[in-house]
Amino acid sequence: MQFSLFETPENNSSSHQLPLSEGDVTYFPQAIPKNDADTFFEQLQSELPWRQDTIKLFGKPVKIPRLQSWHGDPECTYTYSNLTMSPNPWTESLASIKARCEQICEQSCSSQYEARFNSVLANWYRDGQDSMSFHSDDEPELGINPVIASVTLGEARPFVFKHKETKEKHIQVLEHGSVLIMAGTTQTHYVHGIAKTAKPIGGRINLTFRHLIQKAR
Ligand SMILES: O=C(O)CCC(=O)C(=O)O
Repeated sequence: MQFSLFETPENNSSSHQLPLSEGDVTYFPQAIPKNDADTFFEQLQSELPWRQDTIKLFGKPVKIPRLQSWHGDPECTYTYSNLTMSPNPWTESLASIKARCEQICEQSCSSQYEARFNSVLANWYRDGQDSMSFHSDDEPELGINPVIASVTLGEARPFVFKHKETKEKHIQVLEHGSVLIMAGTTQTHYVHGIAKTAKPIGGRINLTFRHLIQKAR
């Protein structure tokens, strides 16, 4: 299927920088046209090999409250919370969305930032009971001051940033078709997460595109 991503006019007029004193985060609400976002949402839901992983929390195995799928270039093995994931291959939809994120970064981000991604973590929040606890994307293989592009498809959910020292919070609702770019010292100074909600809501797919640095052999 051909997507219209690269034919549609840019509509970044409502993009804005989040007011984080020690972070660099920009929100692009209409980064993916609605029709494409609808199609990607359906396709990714059915085509990715979703799984519910178990991590160790205080020594006990706990199922993470969402499904996920790790994709990337063949060398992109990723470890977080003692969970090591080998990459599934890129699908056509993931590769198209990756290209869109790289295009946004090239056009809108500071030239000091690396705008190429070689991997993506897909998260499938089935309903309001699925969540992601506060964390930073600061694993060593992401390098210092990583650029991470976070795509939302489906139900909008509030994304919370919390400063590690002052505990100051900032909430950005991430909407269908949006891209949030986190860069600079954001991961050093802030944790982020998605809280559970008792509201009856639909599913949401989140894609966080990353650039993993390969260790020298
Ligand atoms: O679902 C989201 O927006 C958050 C995803 C996230 O924080 C992550 O994958 O590290």
